[in-house]
Amino acid sequence: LNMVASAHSRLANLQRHFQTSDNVGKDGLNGGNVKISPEVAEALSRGDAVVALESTIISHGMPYPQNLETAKEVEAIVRNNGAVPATIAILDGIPCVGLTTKELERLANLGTKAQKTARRDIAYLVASRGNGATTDSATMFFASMVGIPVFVTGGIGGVHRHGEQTMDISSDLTELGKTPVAVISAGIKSILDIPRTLEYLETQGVTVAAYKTDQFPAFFTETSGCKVPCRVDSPEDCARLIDANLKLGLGTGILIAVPIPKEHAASGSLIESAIQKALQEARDKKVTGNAETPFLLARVNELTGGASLASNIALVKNNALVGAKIAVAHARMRQ
Ligand code: PSU
Ligand code: MN
Repeated sequence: LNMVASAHSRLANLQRHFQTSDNVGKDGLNGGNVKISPEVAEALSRGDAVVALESTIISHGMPYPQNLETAKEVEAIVRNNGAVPATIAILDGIPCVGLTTKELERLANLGTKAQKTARRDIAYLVASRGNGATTDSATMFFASMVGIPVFVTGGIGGVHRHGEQTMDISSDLTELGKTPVAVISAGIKSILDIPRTLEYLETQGVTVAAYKTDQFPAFFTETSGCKVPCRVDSPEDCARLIDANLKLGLGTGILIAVPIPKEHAASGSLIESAIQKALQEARDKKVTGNAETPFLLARVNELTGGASLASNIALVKNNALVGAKIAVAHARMRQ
């Protein structure tokens, strides 16, 4: 137990190191070469609520200008609910935690010219001074590094359909297996193999909880037909889960799945037929690797005449609302 306690306090010290602006040099970099915005640094040093946000959803997940509008609205929702938003991206090779409006605009304009950056891509983006939009795995990595335990996204990656043959399993899942951050998402899209994704998360030791339901949601729809091992009914329930996870030093992540609000749920059959068509096209065009998810997202949106994008925007905003409340409840618990 002592070893766990000392490991925990070493982690806390490391996180404090990234939280203070004392060690930020003239170049705006700190010891870990991560630039933390003054607002986020101040919130972290005070122990105030902060919500990490990813940026691949801006570059690859939505078209311009909806990507920029949504990113701004999501930040505003986080603020209006008492937390500080920290959108994470790599700009000119510098990992940034907390973006200015100008930086958000720059990323939204770059769109897919920004490199989709998962964990494996981080070192290359920094070394080549590139512009990287972080996926859930890379965003979790930086959030944990600077001591942000709550991260809001739309949907996470998973085991792709036929993943048992292609081995296309998102690094979001292995990241959840080794990084103690709570990810608030609307579950997993049915472009993926949901039952196998849940199996894989179990293998990785990830705590999977659903918000106000026993069913794991399927992003556009409220349920996937799969049951979750753990149910949470309030931001306080989530905060207690996060607190227990951190105090025990489990080192693994938590997936908190929030179903899309009923009034925004897309027609399951409309989405399903679009997904089937998009999957077939991806196979015909031999779209594989990290291009597959953006391809499927864009095609499903086209095939549904924008219905899927509207649902996507609505659920991301709802996740931001719930995530901010969780971050506030968790910050209160620590004071
Ligand atoms: N699912 C969505 N929207 C997204 C993504 C997934 O509904 O924007 C992005 C996230 O950044 C996620 C990444 O981390 O795609 C997963 O990509 P891959 O399947 O290549 O691991
Ligand atoms: Mn993949």
